[in-house]
Amino acid sequence: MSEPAVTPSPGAPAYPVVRGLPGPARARVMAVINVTPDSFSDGGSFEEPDDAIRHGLTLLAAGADILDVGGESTRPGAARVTADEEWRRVEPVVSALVAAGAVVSIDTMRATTAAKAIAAGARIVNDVSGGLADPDMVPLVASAEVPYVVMHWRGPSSDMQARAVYGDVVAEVCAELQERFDAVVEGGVHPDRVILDPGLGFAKTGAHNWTLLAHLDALVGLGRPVLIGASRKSFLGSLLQVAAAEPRPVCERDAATAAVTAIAAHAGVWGVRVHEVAANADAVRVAAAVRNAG
Ligand code: PMM
Repeated sequence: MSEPAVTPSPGAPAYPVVRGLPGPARARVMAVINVTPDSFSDGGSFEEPDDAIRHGLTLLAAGADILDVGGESTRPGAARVTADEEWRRVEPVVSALVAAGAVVSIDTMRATTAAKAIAAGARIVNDVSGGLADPDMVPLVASAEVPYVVMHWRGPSSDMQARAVYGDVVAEVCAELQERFDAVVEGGVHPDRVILDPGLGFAKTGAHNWTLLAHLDALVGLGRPVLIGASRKSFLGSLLQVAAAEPRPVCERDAATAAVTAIAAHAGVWGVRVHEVAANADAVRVAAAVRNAG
């Protein structure tokens, strides 16, 4: 997609840039491709490689800046898959989307999967565990010299909601993210390649997610690029109940997702991770026009 001029006025706050990635003056749209039978919102839809590839090409044509390919569900309660199975799922999809010219991110907690995806042309590692699940991940990312999404994580999806206990969720998530940032930099990852993500829904209740979104200034204030993944998550479904205690179905949460995108992009986040692209690509441009006019 050609980039229209969203020229920042003098003194407008800049959008953060990540070493090794393009730096438009707006938030980036990272589009999700879950090649899984059981992911939270799109599990089963793109389990076949050809379906996932076709979907990726559609997302790219709709204006996605990055395609985030994952082969292991992280929904609450999800069990791990083997490394072989994870790679079997994502390999054809990563390879085809790289060949199509996409900037591909690999959504994995495993260093071996990340290494294979990088060898196949992936340019970003998105690790929901922030390096905590696999001790080999940080050294791998450091030596591969690729951008690294470090998400706030308190433990495996199997029982993560038991860890959704905070006194001050904003202060604790910021402190724990800062701790992970320091650890990955200590481990050799260049600081300008690190992207921080509060991990909405990961060891967080809906109320925690809303509080974090109300305090994006604190997350952005960590001074690092921030990624927000609110897309289609349960807290949006609960907000938009179709009847008492009946959450809005997953496939009807994209307008709410775009609203979060506009708020997050206006707050100066580096990017948003979303399932639907067109409305979110518009939302980041609207937010940038307002922000850059400031
Ligand atoms: N959420 C999911 C998976 N991967 N990665 C990052 N960086 N941030 C997230 O919030 C995130 C993620 C789970 O959502 P999905 O099952 O709808 O992909």
